[in-house]
Amino acid sequence: MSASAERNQVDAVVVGAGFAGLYQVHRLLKAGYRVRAFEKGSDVGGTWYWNRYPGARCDIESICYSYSFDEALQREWRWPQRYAEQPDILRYLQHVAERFNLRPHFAFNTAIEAAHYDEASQRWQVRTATGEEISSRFFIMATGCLSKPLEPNFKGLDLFTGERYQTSRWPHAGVDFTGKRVGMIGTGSSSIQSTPIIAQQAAQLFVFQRTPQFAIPAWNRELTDEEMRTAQESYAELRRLMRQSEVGIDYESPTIGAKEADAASLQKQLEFAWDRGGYLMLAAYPDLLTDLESNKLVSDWVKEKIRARIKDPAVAEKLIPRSYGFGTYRVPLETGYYDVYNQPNVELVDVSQAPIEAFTENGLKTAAGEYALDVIILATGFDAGTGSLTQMNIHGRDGRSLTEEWRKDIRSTLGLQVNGFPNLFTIAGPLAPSTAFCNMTTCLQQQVDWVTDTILYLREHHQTVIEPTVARQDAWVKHHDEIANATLLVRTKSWYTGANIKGKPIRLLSYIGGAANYRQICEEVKASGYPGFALA
Ligand code: NA7
Repeated sequence: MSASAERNQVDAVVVGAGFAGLYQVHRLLKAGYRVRAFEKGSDVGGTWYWNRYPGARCDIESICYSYSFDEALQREWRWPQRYAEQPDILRYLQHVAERFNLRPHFAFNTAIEAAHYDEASQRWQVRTATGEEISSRFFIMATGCLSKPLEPNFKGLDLFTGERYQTSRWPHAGVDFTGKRVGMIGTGSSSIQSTPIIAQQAAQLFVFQRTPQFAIPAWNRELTDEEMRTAQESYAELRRLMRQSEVGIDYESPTIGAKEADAASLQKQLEFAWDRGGYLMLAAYPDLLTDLESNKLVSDWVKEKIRARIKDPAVAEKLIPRSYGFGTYRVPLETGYYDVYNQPNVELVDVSQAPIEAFTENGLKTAAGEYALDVIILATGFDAGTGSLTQMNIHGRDGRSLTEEWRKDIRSTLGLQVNGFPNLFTIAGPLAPSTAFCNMTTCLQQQVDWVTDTILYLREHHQTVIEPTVARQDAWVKHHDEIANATLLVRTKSWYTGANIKGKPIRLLSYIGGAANYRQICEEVKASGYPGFALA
């Protein structure tokens, strides 16, 4: 066999060079497998490679947002801030790639164009956009759950003669907004993080808001040497607690629900949670996401916090969410977000009743008026959970198309495998714990470990193929739905359920039965020899 033919006959193809892809390649190489990995971007980083907009920052505390698989790595790395900003996380992932010599195994600037499962050889035939054909036993997707940007189909998009940017595809050289009239479309996390910084530079900033958000303060700050040293020394215990937790970070919640608390203790507990900042506010009460009355108490309390930040009461009322409860739509962490609406150069444009109708040569037009702009920023979100996979043209047994199947109904087994697609693994795939319901670094590592251990199990048992049965998949979907439907999350229209994409089947995309519980289920499957999975 020629060297290039040998290079294209591998044990595993891994797609993506973010947190999951890097660790997946590392684990497979250590186990002696031949691996080829592909990444669309020009370097490692995944989410943190693409999302370079001003103010991009992780909403999980940096001490908890890192790999735990290597003791020396976690003891040596120093995070500068409580919540790491994008350049720091990117630097961390670059460091990991160098430290474990992972880059040589990746082809960068290389998208996967198509892949199909060949039943005769029991191998995946993978084609890249650069024209390579690779034959692989296993096909592992580490493509992220918020990777495919949603670019709304605005009329006249290309008529606009000014600058146009998308937060999730931000230019590496940055953008100078000085003296410019800027239009920001969207008020999700990306907009909420970048708006305060852009507002400092721009001559005028118009924020086009369709749905207001319950953003809560991050209380970001520098980490002291002492704090960092303490974390480094106690990582073993911290990681243990994280793994045992509901969402992959350690926290404590009261045992009673919000509606059972008297007014004074409710006030005290919410102030306490508010001051802790960040996601811990979601842990203020255990029934926050399951009980309407409790959710309303907390939502009303947060609304008052928002009102108190805005000088103009009419603007404040526009910023108050009314159509859903606190926590049922991704809660963004903010630093100076609400304050921008007190600045004379910032205007909030409510497009809920008067939607954006079209882009024009000089800006954009809503049903209520026209806005002259030099720059338009699309902070319009993603095709979450499935988008990165359905764009890839994946065909399994009998030519079954993943895109077609998920267009009808989004089903998976543990979020990690799909019936009809043997040896395909989807890390953080739909119906696994993923973004917004789990600290990604905790959950991704666990899923990569499960995938790797599964591949090792096959080797030890002289098997080459694994595929979940229809019955096992149906059981997982049923279990997932029962838990999801008992929460208030499914009542809110958001990307959590795919409601931001026209025609996408509605189902909560992330498993919310708890990260620890999910880990245990995965461990049991492995320990009991993969019941409900066909091994061949
Ligand atoms: P999000 O949270 O999905 O936010 C997208 C925003 O864009 C949201 O406010 C949308 O309003 C808005 N949007 C989308 N299409 C339109 C149109 N046509 N007109 C007006 N407004 C529109 O994405 P982000 O990038 O901010 O954050 C995604 C996650 O990345 C984040 O939560 C973190 O986990 C990391 P809508 O709410 O649909 O009315």
